[in-house]
Amino acid sequence: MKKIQKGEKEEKIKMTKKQIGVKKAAKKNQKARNQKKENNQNQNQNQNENILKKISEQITKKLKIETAPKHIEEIISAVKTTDNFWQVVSISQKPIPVVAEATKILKDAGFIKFEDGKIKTTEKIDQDFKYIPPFPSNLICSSCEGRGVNIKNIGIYEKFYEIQKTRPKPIQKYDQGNITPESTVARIALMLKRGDVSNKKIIVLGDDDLVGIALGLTGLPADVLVLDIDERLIDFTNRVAKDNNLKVRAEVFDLRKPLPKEFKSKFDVFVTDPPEAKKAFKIFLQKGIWTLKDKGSAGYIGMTLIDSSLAKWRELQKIIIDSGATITDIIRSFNKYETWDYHENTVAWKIAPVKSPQDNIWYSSCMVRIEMVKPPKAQNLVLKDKDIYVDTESTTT
Ligand code: SPD
Repeated sequence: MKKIQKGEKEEKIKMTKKQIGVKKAAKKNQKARNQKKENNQNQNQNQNENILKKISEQITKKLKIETAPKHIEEIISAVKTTDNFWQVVSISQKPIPVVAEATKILKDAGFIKFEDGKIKTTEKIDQDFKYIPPFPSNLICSSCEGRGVNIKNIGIYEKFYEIQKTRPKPIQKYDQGNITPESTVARIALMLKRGDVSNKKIIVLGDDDLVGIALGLTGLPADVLVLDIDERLIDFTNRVAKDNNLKVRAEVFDLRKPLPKEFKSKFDVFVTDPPEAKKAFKIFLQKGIWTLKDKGSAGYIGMTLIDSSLAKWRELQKIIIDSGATITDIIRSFNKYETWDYHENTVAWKIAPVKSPQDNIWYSSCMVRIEMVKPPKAQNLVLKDKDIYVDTESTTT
């Protein structure tokens, strides 16, 4: 009995050793497989990073617009979200020439296809760039559309909406393209939230958005002065102001010229949505600051990422800092622009590699608020005709 037990015990030990051996071997194999998988993943990751790097370098070199691999990721995310080229621009928030060039390269490399004015993704993009998700549009607040203000609670929305229905149509000659009535009222709401309306002297430099009228409708500012080159807009604003007894004055003025001397240091607040060719943008911005009174005065600027690269933003931010101001707010896609009729006559349309229809709002700008922390130090310069609308980044005029 004892002998049998001993034999069994030995057999058991043998089995256990064998099992341990098998287990060890399996573990080793698994480890090797994991290692191989990890190596493959790392290799793929490296390959993908190289592709993004190559594309961004190629674009930077060709367009002279600083582009990073991260920007290509954002464009890939956008093409996974929509098949419309203009919506890809809208979602990725990159300059149109960059989106045009990137989509061309992605197509040539087999990541996307162009079909009937649409961008179609291929299996290759899903495999190689699995880690890039579509844009999470559902994370944008559906009540305020990401602006962070309630436009219905100001009490001017309905009236403004009715008034703006008969506004002059945007024309290409002046790079016009107005923001939606909701965006205009949202601007006023933001200005109210920041204490920049009540009893303030406000100057609006260029006003196809009808900011002057909307400000007047609140009945709160001490004075609103609107300047614009377009006689149609000035007549419209003055007529509405008269009919509704608004404290708003509008004057025809060509903002390429220096502002009248009496405007220097006279206003609490300026509002502008300037053309974005670099020189024009710089000169408009400086003129706005030049009109401000002192510390605490504020400026509201519409600034896109669609006609301006981050490198241009950096230069503009330097002007803001050097003039004695600081940036207090940047709200992305705050201003949404109604589509304009002359789109197919612009450089943007010409360079788009796929001619998607402009069937929905796609162009937006950030609302930038600046505030003086030192007395304003800025110039009131002349802008030459050739510098006003188009540069390598600004293509929508
Ligand atoms: N030409 C397209 C409409 C552009 C309207 N101007 C937007 C300027 C943003 N600062």
